[in-house]
Parts: sequence; C-alpha cells; structure tokens
Amino acid sequence: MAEDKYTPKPEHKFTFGLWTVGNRGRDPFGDAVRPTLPPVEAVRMLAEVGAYGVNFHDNDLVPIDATPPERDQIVRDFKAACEENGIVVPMATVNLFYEPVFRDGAFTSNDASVRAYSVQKTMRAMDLGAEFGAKVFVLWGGREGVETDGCRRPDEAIKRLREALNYLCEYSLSQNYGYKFALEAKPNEPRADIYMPTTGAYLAFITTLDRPEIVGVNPEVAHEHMSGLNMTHAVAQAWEAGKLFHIDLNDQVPGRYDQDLRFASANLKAAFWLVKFLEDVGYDGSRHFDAHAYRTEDYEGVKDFARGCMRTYLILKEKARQWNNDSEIKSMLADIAKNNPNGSALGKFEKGKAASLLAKEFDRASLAAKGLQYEQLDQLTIDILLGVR
Ligand code: GLT
Ligand code: MN
Ligand code: MN
Repeated sequence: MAEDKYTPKPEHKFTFGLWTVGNRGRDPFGDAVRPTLPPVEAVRMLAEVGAYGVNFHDNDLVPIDATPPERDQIVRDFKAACEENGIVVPMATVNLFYEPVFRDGAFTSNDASVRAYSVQKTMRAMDLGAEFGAKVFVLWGGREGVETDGCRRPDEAIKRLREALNYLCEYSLSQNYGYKFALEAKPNEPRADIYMPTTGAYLAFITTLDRPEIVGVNPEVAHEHMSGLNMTHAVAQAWEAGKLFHIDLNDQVPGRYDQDLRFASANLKAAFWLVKFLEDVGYDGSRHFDAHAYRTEDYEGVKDFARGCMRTYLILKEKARQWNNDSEIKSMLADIAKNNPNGSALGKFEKGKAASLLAKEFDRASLAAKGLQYEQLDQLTIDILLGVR
C-alpha cells in the first residue's frame, strides 16, 4: 500500500500483542490454521506494517517450562529484534488462564497454593516486562469466575482479588518498576460468569485498594459490547476518574461468541465516537489492538488485518477532525451550549440557595416544547462517516 495520510507512524502509538498477530485461528470447533509465529518474526511483521510497539504475556515470549538460561537467551534475542526493528514494549501482562492449574481461577481460586502461585507467576511476569521497559501491566482475570456459585461466595473472591492486587502493587513499588496496573473486565468466556464483568465494576473496586493511585483500567471494546454496553461511556468514566491507563481496541457484535474482530469492522459508528473521544480528550497512551485475523487468513492476511486496524483508526481520527470543524455541526453545538452558559446548573450547595431552588417555578411545558435536532446532528455524522459530506 502506498504511503498516504492514513499510514501509521510511531507517534500514533499503535501496539499489538504477540498473541494477536500470532493467533493461529484455533477455536472450540477447529484446530490451528496458521503455523506458529515465533516472537522475533512477529516483531519483524509489526515493524513491516508500521506498528509502534509489541506487548506480551509472559508465556507468549518465554515458554512456561523454559529453564533460566533458555529464558535469558529468549530475552536477549527478543530485545535484539525489538531494537533492530524499532519496536518498543509499552505493556506486559501475565497468562493466568491457559494452564490447567487455573481451571478454577488464579487470584480467586479456592486453593491457597494456586493463589500464591498466581502471584508468584505475576511477579515474574512483572520482572520480565520491566526488563523491556514496560510501564503498564495489564491484568485480565479470564478464569476468575464460576460455572456454579456454589463453589465460593462471590464476596470472598473479591477479597482474594484485593489481597493479590495489594501484594503486587507493593512488589512493583519495592522493585521501583514504576508500573501502572490496568485491570481488564470481561463478563464471560472462558468462565460462564467472570467476576468484575465491566469496567465500571473495576473502577469501584480500585477505590478499595491500598494503592489506588497506581491502579486503573484497560477497557476493551469487545468486552463491553458483549454485555451490550457502550464502550465510549465506559472509557469516558475511566478517563474522567483519571484511570484510563490502557485500552484494547477490537470489535464484537453483541450476543455472539467472543469475536475479537478487526477494529471497527462490526460497529463503525460506535468506533467513531470512541476514536473521537480519545482524540478530543488527548489520551496519550498506547492504542492497543487486541484482536486477531479471520480464521480464513494466512500470514499475508494477518498483515492485512493489522494494517486494517491502524488504517481505520486513522480514518476515523480524520473524520473526527472533520466533524469538529464542520460549520453546521459547530453551530448546532453552539446552540446546545447556549442553554448551559456556565457549565453548571446548580453551583455549590448552600442552604439559602437550595431554598430558592426549592421555591423556584419551572415552566415544564416550554422547556420540553422545542425539538433538539439530534436527528439532524446524527445524520450529519452519518454523512461524514459515509464520505458524502
Ligand atoms: C486474551 C484476552 C484479552 C486480554 C489479553 C490479556 S489475553 O487474549 O482475550 O482480552 O486482553 O491478558
Ligand atoms: Mn477479548
Ligand atoms: Mn483484551
């Protein structure tokens, strides 16, 4: 593809996980359709398509049964590949879901030895990420859940999660790793029900931790959409709370299996509002794509997939700029702002002012009389998105 204004550049901070471009297309009904992509090859591919960074789980890079010398060799080779290809590692994470030992959860398992092992495995994954300079550590509790609530009280699971998180925060601080933890919610899959099903649930949980200042969230489009929720609203709440430490971009049709589709390939308009929000507020973290190519693709198709994620993001970013500069939209927004002159309806609570608010007469009918023109506003948005404006 020739260079154009939608060509990804390092300043766009587009990242992919080793597990995304390395996804082999296995699903519950069929085996792998693509050969193993060695991590060093994945880095080359990411550089070729124009990504900025690569993220990994401990075992995406270092096999779980690698000996210490093997581990060190892998780290050396991977570091060299990253340097050679100009690829950075902004985020690391830990796999607490693949191995059978995690079949009943990791931090929330009923078995104290499994819980301790999970924390140990995470500390080692933090060591690994720190060797590459990662500053964000994602925790996705894929197995932290149930098929039957008979197995443990859900509030006990929350206490265990808190104990693990508090421990890991102290570990990061004691090692001077400077990590920010980004907690990633998902409602279900691979468990029937996963604890902390939404970003909102994690935002509330974080306030109960010992070191809330270094813990935030990693909202994922697909995970919010699986619950039929509005990803942009989840992201906005996280942003407003100063907790948007990372983001997983992909796509998902609500009500389906876990799809992890190419960014914006299913819900273009929702993706537009999301990109517009991120760009409007000046989010400056990684734009991480946690998705994978269709099972129909070979590795050329995986490159098409990766390029597509980034290209669509940049097109939507351009559309957001156009939306913000559109004179008709601008005048509609000015109209909306007219009825909200100083941004607050109330001011600070004062007894006397509350009494006058209580006494005030509102003309309900006239407040509701005029149409708000949101139909027109939305159609202008559609015109922009479809390229006829
Ligand atoms: C897994 C999951 C993702 C998480 C990754 C981080 S692993 O692929 O589906 O949503 O972000 O653990
Ligand atoms: Mn996912
Ligand atoms: Mn994810």
